[in-house]
Amino acid sequence: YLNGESTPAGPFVPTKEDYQKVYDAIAHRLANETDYDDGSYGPVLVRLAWHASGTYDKVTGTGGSNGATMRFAPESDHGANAGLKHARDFLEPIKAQFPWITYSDLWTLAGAAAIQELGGPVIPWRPGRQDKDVAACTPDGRLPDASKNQDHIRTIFGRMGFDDREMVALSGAHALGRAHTDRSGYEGPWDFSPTVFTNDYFKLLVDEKWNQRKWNGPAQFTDKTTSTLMMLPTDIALIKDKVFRKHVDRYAKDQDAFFKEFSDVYVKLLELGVPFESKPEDRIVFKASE
Ligand code: ZEM
Repeated sequence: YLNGESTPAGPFVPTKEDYQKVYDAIAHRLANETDYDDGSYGPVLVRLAWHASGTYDKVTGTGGSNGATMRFAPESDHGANAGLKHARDFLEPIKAQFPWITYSDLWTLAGAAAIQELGGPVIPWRPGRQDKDVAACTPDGRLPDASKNQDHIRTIFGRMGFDDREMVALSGAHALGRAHTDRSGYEGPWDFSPTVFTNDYFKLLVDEKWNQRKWNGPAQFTDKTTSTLMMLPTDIALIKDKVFRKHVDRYAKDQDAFFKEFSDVYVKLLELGVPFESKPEDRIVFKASE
């Protein structure tokens, strides 16, 4: 400042209000961009946040939401991530508007915002993720394979650090969205309101009769009543396994219990592998739109 310049402004330190502005911008874009799938990008944003976080390995501490390495090949090309470019591209204008936010914070914040904006529970969220470079890409095969059974579910989610109850609660996210033949090979929505967060996934698992679909695609199930809905083999595993089934029944009967337990476990998912300096009580509770 020897030459009379003013004091340099130091790095920008965002406040809770700044993060609420990011939330609002995402909510606004969700409300405007309805010409996609069933009318909302919300479900695919939830899937992006999940796949960014679900690579976590508690033993090595690798993967997880801290890094946003799905920006890069090979991770972006992993079969499990097919279609998630739609979600990443949807968030690019938000990143351009708020260049100070990391991709890893943005993707998880968007995953929280999507649940709230689609009528789900409040998802308290906190910043602190740093983007990593291509060298931190996780190996293929860390995310679940829908053709498998309950042992596979326990192996994959156990590696992230979840217990049986949490695995079932997380699976309730399949209330949202659909499968696409050009992404996973599977086809169809899990319920009749794929853009509204409900416990319908559990209700349908319990109340419907699920038959193997007769088609040329991968083995999946369809409902006896309308033949328009879909369950993956891993979804059906939740009613075949006694311990999983107990929680499916509970969530089918009690939407409040599902919302509460989903919120807790989804918060945990979005924080896997993040070395926060903040405390859990510093989480931000975003105000939903309207
Ligand atoms: Zn999913 N998921 N998922 N999931 N998922 C799909 C779609 C969506 C599994 C899976 O293989 C698939 C969790 C758990 C598991 C969402 C959220 C969450 C699809 C269809 C498949 C195949 C992809 C496509 O074709 O577009 C398996 C095997 C799981 C565990 C055993 C968890 C946990 C989630 C969040 C917490 C969401 C929201 C979708 C819908 C995406 C969309 O584009 O509509």
